[in-house]
Amino acid sequence: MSEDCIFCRIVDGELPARVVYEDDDVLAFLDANPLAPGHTLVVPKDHYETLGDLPADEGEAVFAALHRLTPVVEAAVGADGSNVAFNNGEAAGQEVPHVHGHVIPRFEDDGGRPVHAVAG
Ligand code: IU
Repeated sequence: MSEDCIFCRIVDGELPARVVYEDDDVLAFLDANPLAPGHTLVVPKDHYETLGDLPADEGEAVFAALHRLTPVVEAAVGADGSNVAFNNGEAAGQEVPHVHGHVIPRFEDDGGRPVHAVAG
């Protein structure tokens, strides 16, 4: 837990979030500023800034959650696909320094642009 980390505070229940999945290692919740309906963030419960900081077993837990959740999120919003992405490091646009994967639902009629174009 990092006291000044927004995502640690969500994991701890100090800040509200619309949680869609939880297990021993991982929490998933809806993004507060979604790029598409159902935009979901998957975070390790422990605080690590980037993917490189994340121990392999916790990386496996994050990937397992992404693997499990992505088709569920797509089905929930009637998406035709999704972008699953990590902004890794400030230079790559990571704004919250607690590693997190994005599941961004995509639709046949949304223009088909790749995620970096969608995120602007
Ligand atoms: P990034 O990969 O660090 O750029 O993404 C951070 C995401 O966290 C971004 O999509 C925000 O909308 C989202 N977010 C949130 O869901 N709740 C918050 O309190 C904050 C950011 I701060």
